[in-house]
Amino acid sequence: MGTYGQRGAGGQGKVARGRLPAKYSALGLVRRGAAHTPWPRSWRAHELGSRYDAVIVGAGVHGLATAYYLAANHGITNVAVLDQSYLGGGGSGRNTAILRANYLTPEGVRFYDRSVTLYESLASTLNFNVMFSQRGHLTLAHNDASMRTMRWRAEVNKLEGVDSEVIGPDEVRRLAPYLDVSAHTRYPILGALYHPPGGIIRHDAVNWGYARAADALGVQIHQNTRVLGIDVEHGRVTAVRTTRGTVSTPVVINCTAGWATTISDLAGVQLPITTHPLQAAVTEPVKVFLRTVVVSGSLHVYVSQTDRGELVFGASVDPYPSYSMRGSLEFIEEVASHVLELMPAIAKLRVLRQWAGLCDMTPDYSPIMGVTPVDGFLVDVGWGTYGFKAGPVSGEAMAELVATGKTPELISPFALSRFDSGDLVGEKGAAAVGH
Ligand code: PYC
Repeated sequence: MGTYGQRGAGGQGKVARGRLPAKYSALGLVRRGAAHTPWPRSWRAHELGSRYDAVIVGAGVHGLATAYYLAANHGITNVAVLDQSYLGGGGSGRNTAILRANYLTPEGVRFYDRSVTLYESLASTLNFNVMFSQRGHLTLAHNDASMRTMRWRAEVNKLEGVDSEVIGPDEVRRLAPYLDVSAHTRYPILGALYHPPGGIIRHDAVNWGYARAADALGVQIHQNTRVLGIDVEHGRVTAVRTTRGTVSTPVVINCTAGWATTISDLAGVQLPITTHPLQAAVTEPVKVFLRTVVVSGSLHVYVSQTDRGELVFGASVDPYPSYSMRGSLEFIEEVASHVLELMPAIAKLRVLRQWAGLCDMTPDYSPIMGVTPVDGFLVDVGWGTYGFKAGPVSGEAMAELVATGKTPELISPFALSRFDSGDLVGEKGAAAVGH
């Protein structure tokens, strides 16, 4: 282990290398069905230990992936993942499940591309069906300035080996026949950035898959365990105080979204983040007619159709900082009218549900990852509207940082220190919609 602690040093969390998770397979299903043997629980509940080699705050995809890769890639299993609520109940269960790597900066493209690569094999890595459907991703351009940005993104993507190209309205019509590509709309479609590897995934399955695999390797997941304080002595993290007791640890990793600043404040680390709600909605299911993910920056909307047939919509973040996770009438009115400008044919579809998650926005729309001025207090935060896409690569990189004490090259551009040095990584141009 690197500079952040000593592997297995004392403590209750000295877990043997876990049990193998019950392997999910068709044969297993038949056998258990015939023998009336239920599947074991996917992860276990534990008493809170007194000492861990690392404490991860936030049991969303970032926290769970970090825990999994710590155990799987580095053999560090004396790890606790704490969540104030239930596993995957924050941004990881509230996003619109879109994956892509078609970013604007070389740093961003390389980073999110690694995540797409990890997502491509995640089902077999975790033995859990995460239903990644690489159905292609279209970002529509409705004016010359957007066309220029799409060309720019396509060129950076190609240079980084990521499959993206600019296409014209005829090709857009072929890929998404229900889009109104006529010239008579308020914002006619001039073209699009087409990114074939992009798509959607079953986000809950990703959370559950990582949780189950991390649990099997000996990681402890503690739900309903709120962090109340982080003790720092002589510039080093020493302990975490929670609603269920105090645990000593040399490493705390802040993997929260929405609460990134409140958790970091507990360690005395200030972050340049403001928190905004991001709303989404889902319709009743209908026969599949939309095979790609469609994004319109000018209309501030993105839409995809799930394998069950529901349409999932999202828009820009709410324009004011807030911790509210409730849907609003303004949002649903606006998103519905904008979706209908794109796809008038779905006017009769009924909305079933709407909700909100919290997005921690940074000044340059890139995350904040790595070390902080407090030794042992690490951050994986500031994801804005990009967090779910980055779960696997963030977990892999943060685990490597903990294990080796060295910041992996892939995340070094996202250091907190860039806000002092001025080396910002401007990724706003790759936001799905203008925020
Ligand atoms: O960046 O693709 C995106 C996105 C979709 C929803 C929120 N962010």
